[in-house]
Amino acid sequence: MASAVAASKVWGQLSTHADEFSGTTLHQLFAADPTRGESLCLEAAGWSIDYSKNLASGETLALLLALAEAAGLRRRIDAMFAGERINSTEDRAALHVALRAPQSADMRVDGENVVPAVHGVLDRMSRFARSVRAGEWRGHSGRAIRNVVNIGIGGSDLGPAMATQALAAYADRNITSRFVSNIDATDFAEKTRDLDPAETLFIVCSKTFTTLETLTNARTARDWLTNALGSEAAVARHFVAVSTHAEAVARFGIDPENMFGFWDWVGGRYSLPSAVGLSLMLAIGPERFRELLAGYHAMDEHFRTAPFARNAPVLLALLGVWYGNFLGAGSHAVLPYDANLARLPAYLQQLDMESNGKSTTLDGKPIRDITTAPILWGEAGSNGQHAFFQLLHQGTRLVPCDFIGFCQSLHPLGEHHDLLMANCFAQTEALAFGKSADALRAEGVQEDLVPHRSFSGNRPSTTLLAESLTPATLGALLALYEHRVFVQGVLWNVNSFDQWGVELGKQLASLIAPELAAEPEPELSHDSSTNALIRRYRLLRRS
Ligand code: G6Q
Repeated sequence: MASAVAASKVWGQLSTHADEFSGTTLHQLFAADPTRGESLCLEAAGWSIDYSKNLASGETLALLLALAEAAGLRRRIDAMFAGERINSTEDRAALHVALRAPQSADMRVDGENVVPAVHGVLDRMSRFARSVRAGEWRGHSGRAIRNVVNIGIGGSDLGPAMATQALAAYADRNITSRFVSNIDATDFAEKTRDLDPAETLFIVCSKTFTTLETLTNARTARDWLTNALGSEAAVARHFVAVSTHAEAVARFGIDPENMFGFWDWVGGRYSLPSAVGLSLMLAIGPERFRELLAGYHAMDEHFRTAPFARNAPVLLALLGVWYGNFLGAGSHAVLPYDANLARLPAYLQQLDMESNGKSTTLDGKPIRDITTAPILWGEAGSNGQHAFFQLLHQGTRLVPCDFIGFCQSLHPLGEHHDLLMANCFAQTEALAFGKSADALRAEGVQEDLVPHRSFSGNRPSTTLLAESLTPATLGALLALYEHRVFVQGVLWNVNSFDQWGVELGKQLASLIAPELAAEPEPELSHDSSTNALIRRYRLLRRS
């Protein structure tokens, strides 16, 4: 059994309801309630969230809300905000909400209010960002910094990389921002090939400061810099660190004075609003960064205080559970209609799939009878329309979609924005209501083409709309997804804050690495496939 909630009466009722619901169409739901488009829409932290085009009736929503109650969601939300050690397998709190709390707040871990320390680091980051942006912080040879390269991976890369692109319109365009993450040397080489070392600042961003990819890239960066500037002393003006591990930072050769800290209660994929966002702050400036935090906080407050029936993260999480556990959906698409949100799906992929891609309950039992996190994927609109949307409209799979858009463009050029948003709205309409064979015949479509050209409709989507893409609306959007993930983790009874599933591959890589180059060939004791791959690589590799 997966969890108490999966064994609950309401879970059974939802299963029965899913069978009864199976013939219901969005056409019928909208016809039965002419105000559905307005009533199933809510406002939260600058976002208007239309969930009316979901395959859910009043009864569905009532049962899902009862499921949230049965899972003890309120108590779990309170436990998160109270700094309890809800990350039980790592014996830690998951108090990322404290990173965006106002200075006056009091949020405790082990009895200590962490908000003053959070603001202390934010103030240090702000002073540093101001001095770099003003050209006061100089490189080793006296030149101002014009390039900022964040070296990190996973949670120490995806957030700042995604947000720096998302908020490019707010950035100081005299600063070039780059993100090096992959251990493939191509990443470092391509991202630095046009940069002048004398004007380049590296942020080595690693919570643990032990991550193979990041430390390898950081050493390569140090060599690149010191070779060009001719002095080891240059490191002091060109390297800063973001970490929780001061000794490891010092061992690497970065003065802990130039380190920006955070805490073990901040998970990597929840760390953008911590010092991990330093590269973003350097790009957009401290004031804009604080607007981002205010947006996060507004959504945190909505999540903490709104009744579940009007609570955006709760409702979206429940709908996701409905699709995944009762209607058989295996994936979830996120489709931002903003070119600068191109990295949002990748960011959310980590957030969702690393948090809830689990098959063990909090109390260590295997989950065999229900599914947990879906495969999250997506692409910026309208590009996706000319690629995979075919499957969304006429494929055999149920893929719930989130459409994300803005009423105002940051680049108002001619008709572009109206056309972009017309496409966004049209997609949700086409998915929901389709086009019948009769309508095609009435248009005179040739009979043999009618089956090919008809659209079943009944394909669910949620539309998230904000006035414009600002630091605040971005922060609120990210917090919305964070809390959606948390709620689903509660319903599936998994720990959304650990990631043991990434460990085994790392351990095996550390065993294989010396076997690739050792001479003579060491005895290989893997399976026959892995042994053969290693031998083939050894044969063809260039030393
Ligand atoms: C995120 C994960 C993971 C982590 C990276 C980088 O939640 O824990 O993606 O962020 O492995 O770790 P470091 O920041 O310790 O280098």
